[in-house]
Amino acid sequence: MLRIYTSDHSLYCAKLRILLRHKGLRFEDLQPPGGGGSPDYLSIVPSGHLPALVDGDLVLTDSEAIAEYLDEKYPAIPMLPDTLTGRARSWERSRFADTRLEPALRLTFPHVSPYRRDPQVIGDAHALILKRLVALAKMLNVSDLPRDTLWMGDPGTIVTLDWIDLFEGVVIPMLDWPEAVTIYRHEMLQHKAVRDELLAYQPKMLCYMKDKGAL
Ligand SMILES: N[C@@H](CCC(=O)N[C@@H](CS)C(=O)NCC(=O)O)C(=O)O
Repeated sequence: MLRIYTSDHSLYCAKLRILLRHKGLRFEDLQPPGGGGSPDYLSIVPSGHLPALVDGDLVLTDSEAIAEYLDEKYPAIPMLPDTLTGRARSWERSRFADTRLEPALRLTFPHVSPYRRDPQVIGDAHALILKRLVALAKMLNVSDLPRDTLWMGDPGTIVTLDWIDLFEGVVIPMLDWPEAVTIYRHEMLQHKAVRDELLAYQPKMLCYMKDKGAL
């Protein structure tokens, strides 16, 4: 059976679980023994990164590399379109979530606790998150990827949007969500794997917020 190493509140780990659930793959979800940087974990996953996949002799990190590996190894439920431009659109969505949307959200992480919050950083992050949401809306409007199929570019985008939603009005000021993004989120919820993972993951998100004193 596939083994994955994850941490409870990690966005990229939830992203990976959506893909595994959608593909109907059985997996064992483990916490890194002794914690993320522990010698025990490093002896299994030398980079210490999360999430990690262990498939026989293969130890792989980076949610996107894992997604591409699993999609090629288990093609029964493909998560990349069969056209070049379709695949390009899915890659574009993945990379956007990974290199632009999530890093804008990540700026706020050291400031989630109200006792450690720098209004300047929060203001800048809020502006950048809004800019990314507007860009995402434009990309969604020109993309012809059908929404009744879950593509590889979707899981990371969905989970990041869920965190932004949770932070709104709590860590960052309210956002003017572009309609295209709201519709996209709604349509993604028609996928069982998305619903099931968010149902399991959202309590962990709330736990993180409570631990930080943000809720
Ligand atoms: N782009 C990476 C980001 C994953 C990430 O940020 N992982 C964090 C945990 S949520 C991590 O590995 N932190 C420990 C480290 O960087 O050494 C991915 O898609 O896997």
